[in-house]
Amino acid sequence: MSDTACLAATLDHGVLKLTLNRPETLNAFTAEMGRSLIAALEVARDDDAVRAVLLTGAGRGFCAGQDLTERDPASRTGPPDLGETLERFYNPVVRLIRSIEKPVICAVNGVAAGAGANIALACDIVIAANTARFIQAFSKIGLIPDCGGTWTLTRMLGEARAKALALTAEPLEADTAAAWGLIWRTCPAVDLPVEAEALARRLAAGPTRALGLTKRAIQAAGAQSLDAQLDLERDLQREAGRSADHAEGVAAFLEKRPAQFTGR
Ligand code: T3D
Repeated sequence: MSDTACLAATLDHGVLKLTLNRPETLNAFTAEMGRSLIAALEVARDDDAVRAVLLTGAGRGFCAGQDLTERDPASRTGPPDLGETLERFYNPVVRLIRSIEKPVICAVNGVAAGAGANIALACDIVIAANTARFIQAFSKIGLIPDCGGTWTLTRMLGEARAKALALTAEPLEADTAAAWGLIWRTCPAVDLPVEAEALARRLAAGPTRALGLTKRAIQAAGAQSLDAQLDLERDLQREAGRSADHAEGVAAFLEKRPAQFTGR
């Protein structure tokens, strides 16, 4: 299941767990890691056996963003085309996270900087260790926030906080991120693996079609009128209503037993 040296992948109870695995660099992103993550997310999108994704990091950090040793000015002749690396690696990762119609959970186990922060924030549910920090580190190296950061931060926090975080590159403690509504919640670092896994398994055992359609509807909401959203809800509810999991959910309620969803 797409297991590589820099990205560990396991499938268990319908949860595809992806662990960024370069702990000696706080899981800084290399081109190889980007390729591996894209391949794993494509599996998550296409394989019916995957009903939820759990993204996390190995060691004390979640992800320190782009591996800067790959950008060493001493090892190149001219300026790099960073637009090209965004197009090849970072943008596909964010597009996949947002378009996979299954829950994507991020367990932020430690510092999340640069692209690492914004990939985490692109996920559907973010649960973080209370020791974690989110850092828009880009301005410290003369770059702008990417991986959708300018979009995500502005939508979720408003311009005042988005600009302050991006322009100053000051760390945002995970508890403050939760209080501001940037992530779902925090928990003690020691509890994070168990809590995140339990959440991912619960969602993987859920009505996958309905969860995927819910994700699509919520993501569409910010870009359209209430009228258009009501039309979208009508269309998506029509689709959800035809699913085997809807029939199972109603039958289980009437029979006073737990529902056994199959994701169909
Ligand atoms: O280039 C493009 O394609 C455009 C896209 C860019 C996207 C981006 O992500 S740009 C932002 C890149 N990331 C950064 O600028 C963050 C750099 N790292 C840091 O500022 C700090 O490491 C942290 C604040 C994240 C954590 O600080 P701390 O004190 O907890 O740990 P540390 O000691 O700085 O790091 C531990 C090790 O990881 C250290 O190695 P060493 O000295 O033990 O051998 C450090 O060099 C290494 N490391 C941390 N971040 C990176 C890294 N190595 C390579 N690249 C990194 N980004």
